[in-house]
Amino acid sequence: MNKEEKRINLILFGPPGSGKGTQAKMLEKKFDLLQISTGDLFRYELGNNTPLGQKARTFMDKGQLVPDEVTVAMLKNKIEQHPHVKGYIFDGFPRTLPQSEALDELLSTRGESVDSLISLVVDDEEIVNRLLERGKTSGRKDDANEGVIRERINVYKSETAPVYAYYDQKGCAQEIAGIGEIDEINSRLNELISSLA
Ligand code: B4P
Repeated sequence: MNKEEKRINLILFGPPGSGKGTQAKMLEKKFDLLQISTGDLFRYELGNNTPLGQKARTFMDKGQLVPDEVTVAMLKNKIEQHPHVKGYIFDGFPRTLPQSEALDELLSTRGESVDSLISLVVDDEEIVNRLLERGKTSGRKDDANEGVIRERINVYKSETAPVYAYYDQKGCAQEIAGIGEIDEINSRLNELISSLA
């Protein structure tokens, strides 16, 4: 990386099924950033049946959050494997206040911080429909059952939503509408992120 180039650290935020993963993959290419999805990292461990995967499964299948210490250690490890990228898109992380504090601490050791948290706003019924639809083909247990999906939404509201206020106080949280065509939402994000670069 050119030392003069501005690094960007983004959090893509929002309820389950709001389009974080979908959009993060598109933004990763456009802005040459590294997407780090804690959900994907857990699913990789699950697929390989590692001890970490076995532990994560018990929480994920019920729609609950994997404990902070496990999640933070996994994220730290991933960042340390990729120190020289232009920046990160954190997708599905942080999901609790302790995770937010841990992320800020990790970035501050590198003289960096979160530049922007962008929250995709989508209503509950749209989320349930999207995830049930994905569950028909994804093989994800947490998408196959409406009760589990609603539990994930409840967990988002009680444990994850405060993360927005945490970054809002730092002056770097913004909301955008997450309903509509995927490309249309992507254009909104591109415009916003271009203004940060
Ligand atoms: P995640 O993998 O993060 O799952 P998710 O919230 O469902 O988001 P995802 O990115 O997959 O879906 P997207 O909105 O893009 O987490 C899964 C589980 O892992 C958690 O419940 C938890 O147990 C654990 N976990 C992960 N991170 C953790 C952490 N930090 N701490 C503790 N536990 C953690 O897309 C959803 C669907 O909508 C797709 O099918 C997509 O095609 C569709 N879609 C997207 N945009 C659309 C649009 N505009 N219109 C219509 N459909 C759209």
